[in-house]
Amino acid sequence: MERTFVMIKPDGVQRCLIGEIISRLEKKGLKIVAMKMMKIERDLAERHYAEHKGKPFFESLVSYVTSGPVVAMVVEGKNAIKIVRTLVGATNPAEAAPGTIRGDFGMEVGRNVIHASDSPESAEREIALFFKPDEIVEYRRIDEDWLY
Ligand code: FUP
Repeated sequence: MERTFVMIKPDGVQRCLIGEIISRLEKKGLKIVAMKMMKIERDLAERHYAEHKGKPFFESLVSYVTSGPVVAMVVEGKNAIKIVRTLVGATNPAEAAPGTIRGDFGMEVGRNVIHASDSPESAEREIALFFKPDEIVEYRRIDEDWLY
């Protein structure tokens, strides 16, 4: 099993897409093993997006993700990192395929609704930034034998 970090960004929350997004993840077969609604402080946003520090969009990205509450999640499943990235779609919603979350709900890159880790290293780093180990739970999906 693999874990990935997912965050519904402030536009996704304000546009009442929380249920729709969680529903897509659950129906796919992924398991939510941690979740909280929170307001991100500037420091956490800067650490989360450290790889983009110095880029022209960094300041607007930080102010966007700190502009309202987000829903942070740890999502588990076999190959979860790749599978969630496929459900999320391309970074720029203008290029994201229909059927993906960004393709169906976003209009521009600066308001792209959702974040998902892009590699095992970033998943581990991002999960640790947002969650303490005891906030992550273990349970079985009732349909687990039919998913794998
Ligand atoms: P992703 O992994 O798909 O979230 O994309 P990146 O890590 O490349 O970018 C992180 C965030 O920066 C994106 F979600 C949106 C924002 N961004 C911009 O606002 N402008 C850009 O040109 C590139 C990224």
